Amino acid sequence: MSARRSRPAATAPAAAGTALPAPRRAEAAAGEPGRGGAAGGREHRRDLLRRMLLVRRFEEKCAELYSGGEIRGFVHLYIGEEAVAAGVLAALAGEDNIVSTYREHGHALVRGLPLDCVMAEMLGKQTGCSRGRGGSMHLFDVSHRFYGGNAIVGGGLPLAIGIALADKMRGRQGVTACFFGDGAVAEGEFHECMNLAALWRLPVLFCCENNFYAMGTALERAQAQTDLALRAASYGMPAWPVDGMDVLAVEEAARGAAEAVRSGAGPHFLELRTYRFRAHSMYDPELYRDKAEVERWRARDPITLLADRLMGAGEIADTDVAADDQAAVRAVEAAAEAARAAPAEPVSDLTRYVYSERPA
Ligand SMILES: Cc1ncc(C[n+]2csc(CCOP(=O)(O)OP(=O)(O)O)c2C)c(N)n1
Ligand SMILES: [Mg+2]
Repeated sequence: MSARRSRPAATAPAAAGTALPAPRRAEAAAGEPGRGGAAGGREHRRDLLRRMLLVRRFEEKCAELYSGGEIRGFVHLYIGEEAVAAGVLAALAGEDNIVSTYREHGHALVRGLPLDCVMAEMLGKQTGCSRGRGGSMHLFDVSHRFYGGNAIVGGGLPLAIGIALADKMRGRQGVTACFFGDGAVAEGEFHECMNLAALWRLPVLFCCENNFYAMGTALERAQAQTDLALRAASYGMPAWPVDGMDVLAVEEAARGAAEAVRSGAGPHFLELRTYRFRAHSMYDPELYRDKAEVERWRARDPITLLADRLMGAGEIADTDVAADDQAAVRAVEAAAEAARAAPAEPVSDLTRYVYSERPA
């Protein structure tokens, strides 16, 4: 993974004799993330493990149901990236807003959307969180302040800053966390959103899930500056790269950044360096990366990393990990059964929810 680093334009020395103001330096990108400290003790850390296991088993079940034709459409699995959702969302509160991408099952589950509703949505059932009308890419639940699921690369960014602007204008407390991929950083709206968020000091926590690929295109083949935190810092906002395979590091960085955003310090940016272990969507031939690279990242599986760490510290035993894993498998199986048994929306309701409905 070559990380090409070039000098950011903002730090280039001003030409002699010009009276330009001191350049905004991108120093934040080179520093350490704000130290928010990991919350809680051993029970909290075990809970992080449980959440990641739930996401992993959910995703594996989705792959199975997709292969069997029970889930249709597009499905983008989050396997390998679980530490990002678990770590960031552990640092947020119920009053905070979440905006996500089409690779959002993990965000939804960790945020606390009921497992049954998420699974039913995958199968297009009426009991799904979007009444089966959205499917994998459009999980949505206002009661959890979970504003989607978005199939458009970078499409969540303007939504997030719109929500944050509304909060700010209304004097409402709350951080808006916006997840997006490295591919979104190449979109024009990314830069428009960085600019407005910084200019208006909006309460946004930008969470860039840098898994180093946008479909089959490696980051360095598509983007001139591959240090994504540095690019955000050029807008004058604090930004840091974070080891996205280490859930404790993610939580600590997210906690520090979210606290700063909450206290009115304006937007902050985390570049969470992670990796998807599976294909971009359900299947692709993966000709764009070699197996050795995948194996190197698999050796840092976020679930194994945390489990080993907790076992090494004597906080849990291998039987605890096995028990938590089994519990996750059972919960996912039960949700799949419930989703199978659930009804689809009746055809008579086909045109509902297209326009807003007048209350009766
Ligand atoms: C505006 C737009 N352009 C192109 C696509 C097609 N597309 C779907 S996913 C994807 C790759 C995005 O990669 P990234 O943002 O890194 O997210 P990842 O899939 O790696 O999580 C592309 C180009 C799209 N959905 N929306
Ligand atoms: Mg990507």
